[in-house]
Amino acid sequence: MSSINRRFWWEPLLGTTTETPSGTGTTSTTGTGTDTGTVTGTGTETGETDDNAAAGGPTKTVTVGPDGSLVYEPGTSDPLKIAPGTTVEFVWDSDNHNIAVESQPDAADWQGHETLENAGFTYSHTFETLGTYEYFCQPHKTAGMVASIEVVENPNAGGGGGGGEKELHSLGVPIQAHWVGAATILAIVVTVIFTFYILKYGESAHTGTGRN
Ligand SMILES: [Cu+2]
Repeated sequence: MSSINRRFWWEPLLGTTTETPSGTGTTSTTGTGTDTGTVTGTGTETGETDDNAAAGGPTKTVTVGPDGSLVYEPGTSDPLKIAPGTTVEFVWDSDNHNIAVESQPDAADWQGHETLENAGFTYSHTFETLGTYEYFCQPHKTAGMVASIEVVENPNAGGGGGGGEKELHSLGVPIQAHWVGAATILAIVVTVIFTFYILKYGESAHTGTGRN
């Protein structure tokens, strides 16, 4: 008896795969897979929340001399765009850098941080006045260690819509890859489980009977 039952388990799986009503099972399974993906997506929203959550006082981080590179990241390759009231925390990742202000809006009074500091040092400033702030590292200005910050009303939309997404991408590529992959795997697992259930409770008896 038990050996017959085993055939009910496995043979339908191999044999019925193509011919089947499995189609029906797959349809409902897809719905479940989507639900799972959504739930996982919530994890990503949590990540976004870190950036936006502080609606009262958002914070951005600029790495100073990341891995010894003579840049501010972000800020050197592309301007860092922020909303008024955003606090930027500058985090030194290598030694002998400072922040000297090259230019800023007339109404602003950013002092920068001209003392040379080493890895591990942090310095924060809250930017309130709209406009462009240019700054540089005195020892490394000639090496291109310059950057800018643009304070704009709506850094996400004003930047051309893509700005916000780019920031999310640069911050979250590994995370997104993870949850997309995880959602895919979950969907596959759920599909397999559903197929088993359908074959076991829905069809295996009939299929088995047919074979007997
Ligand atoms: Cu420097």
